[in-house]
Amino acid sequence: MNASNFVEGVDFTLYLILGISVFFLIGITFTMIYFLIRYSKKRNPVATNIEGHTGLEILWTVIPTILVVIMFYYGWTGYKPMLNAPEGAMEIEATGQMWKWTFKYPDGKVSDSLVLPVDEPVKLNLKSPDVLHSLYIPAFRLKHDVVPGGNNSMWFIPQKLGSYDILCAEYCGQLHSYMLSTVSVVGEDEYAAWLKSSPDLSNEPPGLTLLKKNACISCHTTDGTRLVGPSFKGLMGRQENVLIDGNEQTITVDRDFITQSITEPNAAITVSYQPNLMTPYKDILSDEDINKIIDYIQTLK
Ligand code: HEC
Ligand SMILES: [Cu+2]
Repeated sequence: MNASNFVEGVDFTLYLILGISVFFLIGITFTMIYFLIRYSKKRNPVATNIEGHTGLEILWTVIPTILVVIMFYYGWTGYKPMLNAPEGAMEIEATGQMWKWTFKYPDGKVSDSLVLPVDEPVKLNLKSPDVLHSLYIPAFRLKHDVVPGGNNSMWFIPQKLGSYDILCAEYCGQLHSYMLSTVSVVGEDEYAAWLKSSPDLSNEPPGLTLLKKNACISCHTTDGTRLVGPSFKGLMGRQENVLIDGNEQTITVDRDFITQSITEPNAAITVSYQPNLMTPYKDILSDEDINKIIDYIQTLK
């Protein structure tokens, strides 16, 4: 049994094209070597001027045309079913952002990795709040661009129990390689149990949960380590040099400054860090969420 319903069509087309290519690679190379030897100046001192040969010309036009049409036919019939998800497929929102995948299930469950019931069609609606990403599941032979502002989707039926890699196949910045996740294909019962289970967040500050959920900690740490962005440790009250409209100023970090840094990160750029990397979270986080995040940052002394 194949990992997904598309493995067969994609693999067949791949091996067909590979087979035809290898056949011609070997055929042409050997003919070329034979001609080099057979018609070298030593063996064939007087060159012959060969006029056209209609029969041959037709042959080498018709055969490649047929081969190309065959390759197109299998390529198209393998690709076309990927375009239309069946009615009733479970729809999951898959968000790629710098640098993390997030999957949102119909019942509202949110997860960093996919868990799917075997033999059920699934449709992934692909979203990006920042730059171009590409959701790639090699074992399922599927790859699709995740375009900011676009509404691409992809669908498949996972057919074999197991765990498979999910990658980002579009270089999307410094920590592109962090966009590694998995899809676990499980039985119906295990899936139902997983859906019901929720991670125990009772002891986790809500602000930390929000930092994880929104991929803030792909770029910021809570322990003082510098990543792509400044660490949140000791941020509140810190004296900082920032660039506002290109002018360097020293400010003291307070709630308003952090709020602005989250909603409009480019309004004040922390010196020694890159502008335009952080997405403005103005329309993504509510004021309440931002307050929870700041409450949590405040505890990181
Ligand atoms: C793609 C990487 C990235 C992500 C994701 C990201 N940030 Fe940032 N952030 C940066 C960079 C780079 C800076 C420094 C440049 C600047 O000031 O805009 C920054 C600056 C900040 C600052 C100002 C820090 C200071 O020292 O003044 C705060 C606060 C902040 N981010 C909060 C957040 C929160 C909260 C999230 C998630 C909701 C988040 N960031 C997500 C990259 C990121
Ligand atoms: Cu990416």
